[in-house]
Order: sequence, then structure tokens, then C-alpha cells
Amino acid sequence: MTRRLTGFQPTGNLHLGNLIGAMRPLVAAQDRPSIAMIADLHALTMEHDPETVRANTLTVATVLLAAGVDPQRTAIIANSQVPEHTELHYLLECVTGYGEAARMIQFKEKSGAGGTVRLSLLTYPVLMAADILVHDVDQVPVGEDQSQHLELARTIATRFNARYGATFVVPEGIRPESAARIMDLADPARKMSKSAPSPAGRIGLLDPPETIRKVISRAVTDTAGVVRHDREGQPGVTNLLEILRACSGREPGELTSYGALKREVTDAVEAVLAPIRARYAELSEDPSHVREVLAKGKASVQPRATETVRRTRAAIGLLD
Ligand code: AQP
Repeated sequence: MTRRLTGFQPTGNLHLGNLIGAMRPLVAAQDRPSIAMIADLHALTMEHDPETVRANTLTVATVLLAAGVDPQRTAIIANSQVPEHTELHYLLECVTGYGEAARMIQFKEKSGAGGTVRLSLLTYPVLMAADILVHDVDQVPVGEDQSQHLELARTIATRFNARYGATFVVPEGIRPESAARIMDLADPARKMSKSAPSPAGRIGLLDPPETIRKVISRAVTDTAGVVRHDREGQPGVTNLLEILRACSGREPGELTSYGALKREVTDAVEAVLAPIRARYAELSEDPSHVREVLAKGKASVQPRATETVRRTRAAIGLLD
């Protein structure tokens, strides 16, 4: 059976895009072996506050549980807690070219933003390759922005296998059918993102209803005055329609005004987020539970990860 890995960076508050694009497809596919990985090591590639990263890691794990990820079926792990990720990272660096890493669009964008560029930002895609390959995963749901990194993981795996013998499963990138790309409500040309400078276009999964209502009511639309699906011509309205479809599970009926559309979207989003918020509040009463879930996730994936690293060390020429 196929094995999947879905990653989440603990770089800020999870939002509706993360839920619709990644968490719900993960929950829907829990009949197959899956890993939900919190990439806390990746959160160290940019300027960060240690306490914030630690707190965010626990928050992401709690939100995953609140959104329906079942730890009995899906291993929830933090990549920093499974040291095989970092060990494999180094071994994979030894088969990756500097030019390959420096060519990554995300590296160019983030390193061009000014300030000190951490070496880990350059090698981030190699760590991502290790995150995937260490678990013998064969399917990785990825958004467009990560497809170049997945391609590099495939290249590294294929090259290693060719040079040192069959060692890695070569993973395939998939786009789950149910995953829509949710755009920023204030700037529908950009995707909704944790790290957008302004929260005006983002619906946080734990935002109170009043904030959600305000953000949706101020969502950018257009002057056409017609509610229709037209990604090119009416990106804001189209984004609202896609959110409505994703949250209500049905096609919207006849909507005659943007006001009516926004009210429907607000109700549909609230119906999806209210139970997640409630479950999150319950889970937060016992923080040790989340720690236990992470420890259990680690224990369940570690035997396979240890075996992959053993295989890799042997193939590349290290002593056992
Ligand atoms: N707007 C989005 N619509 C649909 N899916 C999305 N994902 C992210 N944004 C959207 C998917 O969520 C998963 C986790 O994303 P991530 O934590 O790895 O970070 P990201 O892809 O870089 O998302 P963010 O929220 O924009 O984070 P920052 O701002 O920190 O870069 C992934 O499966 C992603 O595709």
C-alpha cells in the first residue's frame, strides 16, 4: 500500500488554506499509512524566536488532532525529534550539487529578502528530501510552491540509487483532488500564507468568529457586480466561491450580490472552524497528551527510519 507524508511548517498560525489544501486531504486518506510531519527543523532556516517555534510546534500538533488527524492511524511527528532525518540529511548532501540547491526558487526569493542568509536555507530542500526518503514514502501531496523541492528529492534518490545501489523509494508528487489552493482575501493574486505581512487576507484556524466575519466582509472583490467563477477576471470572487464550495461541500446556489456571497462564505467557514476550535480548546487542557502523541508517532516511524539510514550508510561507504 502507498505511504504518504504531508509536512507543515510551524512558522505561524495555520490558516484555512492549510486546512483545505493539506489537512483535509490527509484526514480523508487515513486508510493508508500516513505521516503528518511538523517541520520544526525547517522553521530554523529563517530568523526565529526559540520559544515561538517550540510553542508553534505543539500548536500545529494540537490543530492536526483537532482537525481530525487520528494518531492511531497517522503518525504525527516533529522532524527534529526523529534524529534519523538529520543524519540522512548529511548523507544526501554528499550527493547533491551546490548549484542544484542554489537554483531553488524559494531559496532565491527568501535569500534575496535582505539580512543574513542561513546556510540551512540553502540546504533546506536536501533536508526535505531526507524527511521524505527516510520513511520510504512513495506519495507526497505537494502544492505548486513545493514541486521543485520534490523534484530535487526525486533526483537525489534516483542518483543515489544509480551510484550506490537500490536504497531509496523514489517518491511521487500528488495533488489530492479535494485540495483547493486558497488565495489571500486581501490580495487574491497571492496564496493565503502564514507569513504574509498582513493578517487581513488570512483566516486563522483558531481565529474567533468576529475576526473571521470581519476578514471575509473586507475581502477584495471587483466592480463587475456578478457572482461567477472566473479566476482570471474575478479572482477575489472566485476565491470566495472556492472557499464556499470547499467548506459547504456543495455548489453555491444563485447568489445575487457580493454581500450575500460573503455572508454565505462566513457561515460555511464558521461551520467548519467552530468544531475545530472547540476540540482545540479541549485538547489544550492537557498539553501532555500532545507530547505523548508526538512520542508515539516517533516510536512508530523510527524502526523504518533507522533501517533506511543503516542501508544508506552501508551503501555510501561508512562503517556499521
Ligand atoms: N493557500 C493555500 N491553499 C492551499 N494549500 C495550502 N498550503 C499552504 N498554503 C495553502 C498547504 O499547506 C501545507 C502546509 O504548508 P507549510 O506549512 O509547509 O507551508 P507553506 O506551504 O509554505 O504554507 P504557508 O502557510 O504559506 O507558510 P509560510 O508562509 O510559512 O511559507 C502544504 O501542503 C501546503 O501546500
